[in-house]
Amino acid sequence: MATNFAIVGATGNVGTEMLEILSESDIEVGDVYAVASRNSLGREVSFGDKTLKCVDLETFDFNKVHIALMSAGGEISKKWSPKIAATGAVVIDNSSAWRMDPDVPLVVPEVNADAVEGFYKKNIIANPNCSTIQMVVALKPLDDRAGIKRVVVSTYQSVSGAGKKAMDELWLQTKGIYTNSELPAINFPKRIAFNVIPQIDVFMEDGYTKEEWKMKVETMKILGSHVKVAATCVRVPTFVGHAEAINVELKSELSADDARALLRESPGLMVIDQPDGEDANYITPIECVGEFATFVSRIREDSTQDNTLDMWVVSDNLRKGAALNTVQIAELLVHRKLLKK
Ligand code: 2RA
Repeated sequence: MATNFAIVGATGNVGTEMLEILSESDIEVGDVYAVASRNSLGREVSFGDKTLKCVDLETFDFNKVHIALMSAGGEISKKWSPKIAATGAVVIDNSSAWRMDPDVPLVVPEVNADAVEGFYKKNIIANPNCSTIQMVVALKPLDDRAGIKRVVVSTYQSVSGAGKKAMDELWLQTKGIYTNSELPAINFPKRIAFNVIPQIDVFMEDGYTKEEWKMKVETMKILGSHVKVAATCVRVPTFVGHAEAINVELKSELSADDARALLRESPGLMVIDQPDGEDANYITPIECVGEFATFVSRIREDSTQDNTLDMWVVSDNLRKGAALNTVQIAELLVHRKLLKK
């Protein structure tokens, strides 16, 4: 039986990627509806070789779909996900609204696919934060093999994570600097052009930002509470692709060579790591744009502490960090025949 989809937030950075990735899925996709706010009514989006006209979130009948892929922000999700779920459709939500709800699974298919089975409690499944997803894909095999004690991570996050307007801000600010018409910071707390900003999202009481807190608590929900995470999240002036420098302390020894071989065999990962010599090779964010994989480079042993590795992990934040992971969850529901409707 074909599966019908609603893409809620269809005109956004992530919504358009969801449509593109869904159009290439191997599951049998039936009707697809591009759902958006009233402001986007009449706008058209592409789905494979078709063009879809946006329909209104306020009036759309969700009885028509089996799955709603949502990327419309936390407030809209809090209001609409329960209503959509009440029609029997399963909501797979990309916002932070439901991630820490104990009755909502937080799923990265390569890491904790079985968690998806708990979706029936609310008919909602949460997609983790982009910076968490790529990190746990790389950490899972290490945890299974050698047990993780602690992770120290610094992120280098592109502006697309903050939406389309944030991408425009980087572009216009960069141009403005050359034409003496500097644009003030609007979507970021400080100027982003030719700068880096050690703040993503709001500050919490303990001095960490909410983005850093998300990496900590979401990782524990996905991998288990034995994985302690200390994060510093930084916005950098790149458009797409998040990078992370990860220091991971393990319970038992794992050489850099063994880690490289292990990660090479692990789902969702590509190891690009020729650490020395003339052919030294590693990945950068610009090279991962449009790719499905999470890339790992610069795997090395930390000589300052036993059983500790350093690595560089890069992924397309709009794809594996958002739209692709959401579509993969939908595929999991279909392949496991979990849809009741
Ligand atoms: C960001 N983590 O990069 C956000 C997007 N989910 O701002």
